[in-house]
Amino acid sequence: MQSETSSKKDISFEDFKAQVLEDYKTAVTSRECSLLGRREVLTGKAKFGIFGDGKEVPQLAWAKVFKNGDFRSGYYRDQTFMMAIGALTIEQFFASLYATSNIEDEPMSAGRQMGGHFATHSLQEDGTWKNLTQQKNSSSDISPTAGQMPRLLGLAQASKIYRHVEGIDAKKFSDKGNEVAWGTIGNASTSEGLFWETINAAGVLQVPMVMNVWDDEYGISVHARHQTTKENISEILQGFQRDEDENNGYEILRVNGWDYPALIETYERASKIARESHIPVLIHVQQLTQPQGHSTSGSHERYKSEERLQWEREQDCNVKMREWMISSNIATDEELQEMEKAIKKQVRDGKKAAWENHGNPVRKKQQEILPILEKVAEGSSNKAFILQLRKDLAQNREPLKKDLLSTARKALRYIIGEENSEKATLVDWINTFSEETQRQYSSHLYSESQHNTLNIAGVEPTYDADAKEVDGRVVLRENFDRIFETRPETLIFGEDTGEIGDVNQGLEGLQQKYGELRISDTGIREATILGQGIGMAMRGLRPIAEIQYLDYILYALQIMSDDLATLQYRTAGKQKAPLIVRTRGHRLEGIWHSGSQMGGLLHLLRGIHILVPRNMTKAAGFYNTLLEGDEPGLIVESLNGYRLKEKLPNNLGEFRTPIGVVETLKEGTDITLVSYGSTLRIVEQAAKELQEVGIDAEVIDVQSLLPFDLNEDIVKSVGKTNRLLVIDEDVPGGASAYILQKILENQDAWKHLDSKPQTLTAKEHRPAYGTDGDYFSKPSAEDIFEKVYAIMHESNPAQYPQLK
Ligand SMILES: Cc1ncc(C[n+]2csc(CCOP(=O)(O)OP(=O)(O)O)c2C)c(N)n1
Ligand SMILES: [Mg+2]
Repeated sequence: MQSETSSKKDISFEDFKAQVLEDYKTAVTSRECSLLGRREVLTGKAKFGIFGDGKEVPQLAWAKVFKNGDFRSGYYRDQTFMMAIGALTIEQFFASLYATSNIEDEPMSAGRQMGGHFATHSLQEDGTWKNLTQQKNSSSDISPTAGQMPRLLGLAQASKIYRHVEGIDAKKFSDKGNEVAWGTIGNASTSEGLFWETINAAGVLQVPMVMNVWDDEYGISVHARHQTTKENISEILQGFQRDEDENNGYEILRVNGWDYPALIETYERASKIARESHIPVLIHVQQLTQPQGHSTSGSHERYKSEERLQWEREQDCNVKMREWMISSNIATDEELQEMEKAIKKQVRDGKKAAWENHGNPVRKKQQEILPILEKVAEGSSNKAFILQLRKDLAQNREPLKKDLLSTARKALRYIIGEENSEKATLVDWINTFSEETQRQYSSHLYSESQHNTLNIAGVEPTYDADAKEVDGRVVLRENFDRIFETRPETLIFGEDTGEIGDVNQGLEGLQQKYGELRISDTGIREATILGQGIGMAMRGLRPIAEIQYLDYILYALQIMSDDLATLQYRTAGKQKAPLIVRTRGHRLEGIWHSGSQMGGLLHLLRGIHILVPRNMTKAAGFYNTLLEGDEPGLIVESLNGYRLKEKLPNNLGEFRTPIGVVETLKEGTDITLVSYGSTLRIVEQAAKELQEVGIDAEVIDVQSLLPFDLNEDIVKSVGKTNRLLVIDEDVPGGASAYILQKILENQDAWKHLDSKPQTLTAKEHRPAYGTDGDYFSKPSAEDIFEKVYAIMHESNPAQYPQLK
């Protein structure tokens, strides 16, 4: 543990005083927001509140050293910091509490996230990057504790890449890698595995990450003695401390959260070490408090002793800062009282303005629908009922959008079957209002910019007349080679990805060619591999995060689901992370080497493209497509395809497999067989065998599960064959059920069916090891043959007599 050294700046006492007063103003403003915020929840105007009270003072010190280009990845206690860097006003604070749903008034998430989830805007209106070096940046928060950690690693690593990799156009993203990524976490959340994984990885990578632990001894009601060995996170992290002769490791600093001058020195020191030397720093900020308890959901009097509560009142960082200001002759008690009074009023006014602003658009709409309801009532036999609805709505002085729409929809029911001249007006109002409002809650699950991946047209691979037949992995490698050669902002990392060029040698020799920063080995830590990718993609790089096997993506799934998949949505299109996740899966052997948990992924990863190429040329084409776009995608390469021969295209790096487009591999008239990935090879085999008994199956490769068959080609096939079987190696009701739902419900294929639509999947259990394990766990060519034959038998027993 190093103690803080003095780094006094040469400024006059007057300047110093003015700065301190400004800081104190921010601290008090933030506190008043917390106090009033809680009241707004308790009186029912807002649903839930979690605030930054008790954590104000360290955030003032942090904000002072937070420079343009820096990034924050933090949690719900950081409102004071956001205010101090000028990224959160009083009005915005309350707008977010009220869930105001437009991005201009509620820039954190357009009302989609609970209050206390902060963000700045990295993207322009059209979805392209702003210049991130000219603003202070906060990556958008998520609620799962420690979920901010993996991304923080990537945000810090980006600086290292920008500092050392040549040729990248860094104008909008970095000034020679001089940016620090700052994390915050509560003491209790350091119990999460993600915290430890990130801490270790940042130490290994030596990246400019400063980790703040806000320590208030509690995690909701649970005391540090249940959370942390020795109840002290910086003490148990001592092994990470760098020493004199060995630069690897961390600088670990400890400071009390109420000690303003010590905090300022500590943060200056941390910033310098991380920024200049790219050494990670951990600041353990101790003795913080929770003046109002954890959140509006409970009261801390239930679990804190009177002694502790008294201590918290005395140690309150704002109270201590105030005492210090008076004792240091920075201000008198009277001056501060006056300031505090003025701030109270300012916060009250801001709150009022935010509430007015929140309600005004709805009241405007209310004035629109009321006269329509009146006219509808005039011509209706249910006049009295409609007028009653109208009256209830008219009397509501603070209506929600829900109240307006629900009233209008109920009124419409009263005029079913009536010749009502105003019906069209009412229907029109309902439709327009629903559409506009729905967008406020449902836009931007994917990118809506012109670079969204769906706008990227496919390009066929082309071949020399004497094109070589090579192992599939060579097609991938040659394509990656072209990618890294032409796009300096790309990089790939994962377990065994670097030196040996991945376990299947799809990157063979590329580390030697492009260096260890771009083609790199990582520790075995899937969640933070993902986090590296998310953070770097948020800073303009084009990372490819490799998860060695599909089975192990479960370790990274939480972060993919909670962070990556929600990013565009939760910022209403103001941040993006166009990360490509590379993995390989299906059809090897054994419980943890043959998984195909595609249904699970499809359920949890809406917001990410999920691509399942059947061979390596298709896979390579997907990398090329995703790199042209600005969205995240997951590519699952077929494990048993690396050694199968494919022709080597001559337009490497340029051919593109289109997203959301299926491919018909074999035309047929009797039944449509839909599948994807490795299973297709078996389906094709079965289709050949079926042909021998006179059954002509059409075989379709889905290729892209998310998005799914955008041209609705499968229903066209079913229209021709009138029969449908979906085959995959997921569990029953997994991805096959998703595919069936798309075809039956979205594409209306039920209209064309002459037989029951069916699925053929693997067993409920995980696939057993060995050839027999595979045969008895997953669909075989015989299973497919017999299933199809049974369908044909049922439809025409004379032509297809009973098989067994
Ligand atoms: C993964 C996860 N588990 C549980 C929760 C519920 N939860 C929210 S905050 C919190 C306590 C966090 O305590 P700490 O990290 O010390 O932060 P503090 O609120 O004390 O600042 C818990 C358990 C959550 N948000 N995410
Ligand atoms: Mg805590």
